[in-house]
Amino acid sequence: MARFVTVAAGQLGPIARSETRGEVVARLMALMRQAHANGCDLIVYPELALTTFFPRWYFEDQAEIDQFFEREMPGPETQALFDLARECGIGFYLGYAELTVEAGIVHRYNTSILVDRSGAIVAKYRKVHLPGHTEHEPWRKFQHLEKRYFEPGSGFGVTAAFGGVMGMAICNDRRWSETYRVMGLQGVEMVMIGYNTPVHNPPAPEHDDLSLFHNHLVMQAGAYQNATWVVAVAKAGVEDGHPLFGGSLIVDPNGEIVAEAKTEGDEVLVHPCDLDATTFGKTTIFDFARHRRIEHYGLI
Ligand code: CDT
Repeated sequence: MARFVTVAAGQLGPIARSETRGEVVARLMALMRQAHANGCDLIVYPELALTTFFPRWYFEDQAEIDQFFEREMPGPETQALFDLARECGIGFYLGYAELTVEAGIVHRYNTSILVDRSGAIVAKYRKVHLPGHTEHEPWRKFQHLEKRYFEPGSGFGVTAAFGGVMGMAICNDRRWSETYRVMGLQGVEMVMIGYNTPVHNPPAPEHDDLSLFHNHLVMQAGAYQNATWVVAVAKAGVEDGHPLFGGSLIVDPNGEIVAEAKTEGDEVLVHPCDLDATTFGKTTIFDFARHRRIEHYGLI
């Protein structure tokens, strides 16, 4: 019997700094209802999907930074999303800023979770490749302080869920071939990726026009070279005066784009993904056990 996961890419338009968690959760729930009405098993939301993309600002006051973080998941404002998921029997991937205390030490991560149709968290991923810089760089029109506000996560696992092998990554991770290959080696069949990508990169303004090309390039290559579906979802549009590009997409295991966002606002893309479409690549040209030559990969 074919294994289909009908997936929704739940793209978000901008979230203003003044928007409350409650208002954002209401938008996420509207996208989830739309996905459910279209027969989806799963909806993928962006990175840091509960607030504005706060690493664009330099804050000195830790209490101000911590307002963007969640101390519990689900928490009082996000519980409604979990309840709706259970009611609809639909799973979700959600990105958020996580604050956790372990052995008396506070940790802050850029995190995503995978929630199953019963509303239970079945996997958590903490972003590995944190882009940007650590110190305030006033010459920039805006900052990218992920390296200051988060610590790196711990690796790329996969999870048996939705009848397949599911993997998660977050934003900048999508540019690194290692992200897909580490999950590919564990048989991943669907990689979910949320992102927030500024249209402008202050150190390389000449790359602005290549942004969407790079977005396609890395995810189409990652999908094809690892024979996996890739579902990538933006927070897009002009957020507090700062443009983020859209271009959410679903890529099949041949590397072809099967759905792509048309707007920079709240938008749902839907595609029925046949997980068995990954088998051909995994058993032929990208049969890793037969064809990889790890004796020549020592440097990595
Ligand atoms: N959120 C995130 O990881 N954004 C980065 C911007 C890179 S420019 C510092 C990205 O790779 O899309």
